[in-house]
Amino acid sequence: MKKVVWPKHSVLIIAIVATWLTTYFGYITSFNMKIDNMMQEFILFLNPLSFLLFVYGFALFMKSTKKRNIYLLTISILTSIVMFSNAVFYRFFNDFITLPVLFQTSNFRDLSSSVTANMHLTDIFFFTDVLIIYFAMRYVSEKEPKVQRGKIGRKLYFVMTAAVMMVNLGLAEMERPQLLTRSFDRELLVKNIGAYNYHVYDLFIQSKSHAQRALADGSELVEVGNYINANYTEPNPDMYGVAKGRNVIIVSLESLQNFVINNEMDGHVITPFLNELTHDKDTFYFNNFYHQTGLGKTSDSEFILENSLHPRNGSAVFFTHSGNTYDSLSERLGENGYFTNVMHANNRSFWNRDIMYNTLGINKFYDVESYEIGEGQAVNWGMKDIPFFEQTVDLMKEMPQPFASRVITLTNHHPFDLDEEDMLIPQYTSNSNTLNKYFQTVRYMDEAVKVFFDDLKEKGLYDNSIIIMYGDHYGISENHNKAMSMYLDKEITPYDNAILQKVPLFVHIPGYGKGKEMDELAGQLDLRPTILHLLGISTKEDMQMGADIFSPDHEPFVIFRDGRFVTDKNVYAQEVCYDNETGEETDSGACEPFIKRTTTELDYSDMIINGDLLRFKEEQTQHPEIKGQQKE
Ligand code: GP9
Ligand code: MN
Repeated sequence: MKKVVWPKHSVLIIAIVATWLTTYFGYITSFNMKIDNMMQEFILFLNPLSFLLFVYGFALFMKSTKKRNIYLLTISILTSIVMFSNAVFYRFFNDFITLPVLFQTSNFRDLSSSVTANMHLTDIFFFTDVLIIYFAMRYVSEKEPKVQRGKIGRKLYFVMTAAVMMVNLGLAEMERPQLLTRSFDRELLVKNIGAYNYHVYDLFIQSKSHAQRALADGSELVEVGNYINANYTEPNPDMYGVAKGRNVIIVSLESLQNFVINNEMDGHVITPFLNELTHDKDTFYFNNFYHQTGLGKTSDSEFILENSLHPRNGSAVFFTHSGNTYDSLSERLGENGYFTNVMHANNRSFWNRDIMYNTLGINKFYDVESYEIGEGQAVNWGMKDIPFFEQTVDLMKEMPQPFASRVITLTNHHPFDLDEEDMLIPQYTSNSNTLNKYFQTVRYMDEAVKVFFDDLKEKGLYDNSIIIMYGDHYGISENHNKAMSMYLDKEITPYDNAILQKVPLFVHIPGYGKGKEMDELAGQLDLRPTILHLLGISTKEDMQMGADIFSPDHEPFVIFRDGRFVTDKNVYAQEVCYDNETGEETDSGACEPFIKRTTTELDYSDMIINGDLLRFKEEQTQHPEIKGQQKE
């Protein structure tokens, strides 16, 4: 075949376009990514481009055609391998590759046995670009340009690359605010920034935490351990072991804040069922309980509950430190004979749950695949809470007992959309559509919890269980202060914003009879020790920062991830000390000692996580008579 004469850099352009299109077709043929609108489709199409322009662009620095050709082919082979491996991996795990998975030996075993089984002949398609580039090199001859504009041309080229990247990130930010800081889900990352950029990002995150881990040593654990021991409080003998041997059901109530409890909206009761529980004799309702989450939202609340440690600042610890050693609630329950599991009808990689649950020693994750979502049973982010709870009870019925299930609801999630038939009360009227709809979805969730209780009773699981329910984090952010101020009929100050971080906590013990409303000031970090003590499992040896809420010595002091805190006397927010009773500014001296303790505790918690310090504890306590022992 005769060589055709094409303009200079034609081969480079062909290479970029060929790999770009191969990647895009790979996306749509081999991965099951949910695309909701034209904009998402466009972002998906655009997203491989910035990375490809960048890496292929280095060819512009190569003087010899031979070297350049080798470089172009190498890049196309590597990108094809990346896409091909992800496709094979996806068939098995329904997820994109992340580095920690490759390093987890148990995964590796699963992987190697299934790699061959999951390779398809059609996967050759992923190498189409290599072939096209090879032919381009053979049959296209490029014109020498009349004017040498090497340097300027290259500069322009990389400016254009950066511009494409900016457009891509800008559109992604519009579709998914805080995508990178919250890093929700690998699927969302790939959809928005592309598979290649995602891998670079993953590499960056994983190597950062690897480096911090490498620098840590066991001596730090001693320092943190001293702090933790000094804060340990003995359990309340009246409560210790009251639910021993029962199934444990922990319900995460999506975005539920405490201000709706025992409250009305335009004359409509918002949470009739939960209100009943607040004065039920089998229930302890905590009305002064705070969430302590950061950007990792639901996943942070799970992290706190499991570990009684603070989450990380500025990123989701489920993503950044899923390879650590933890002393989780689930692991402890597992050691005590419980079948531990999480039930949540979302895709398994959301919040990196599939990986993190493994790390936390959770026996099984009932994800969206375990549920059947019938016609009309999904709204907003996924399965509706009522059918979700119904199927959850059916699944529980099949579990070995005693089980410990964490059940995560979803309907009451921003943007709080509902189908007409599920709207049990009207909307609120204010300038915030979010707050207006919030009351309705909360009302729906309340109904769902009622259905859940009824079903547990009907299926005979109720009497032998303990049910703990908590709000995972706020639903109405400070952006809606104006509407909130209208609803609460008062001006919202930083003090009020802190108080609004209260979420309800219910500890429901069927047949107990001595429950009551509690105003002890407490937070999510207290859940782990409280639950374990109710089950008669000691936490004396554990590296946890919370304390048993029922303990007579429980200290009324709650630290927020962002450095705010609440004590029984004060609230500290935006560097101002407020009186907790009146909400008025007060002398900063009252807050001073707690400011110090807040910084110390948050630092220690970060030290544990960043240095992966609990691995040293594991090493020290290899003796079974010390580790995981039940103390009666
Ligand atoms: C997703 C659900 C919601 O699976 O838990 O997460 P959130 O956005 O609330 O953190
Ligand atoms: Mn949530």
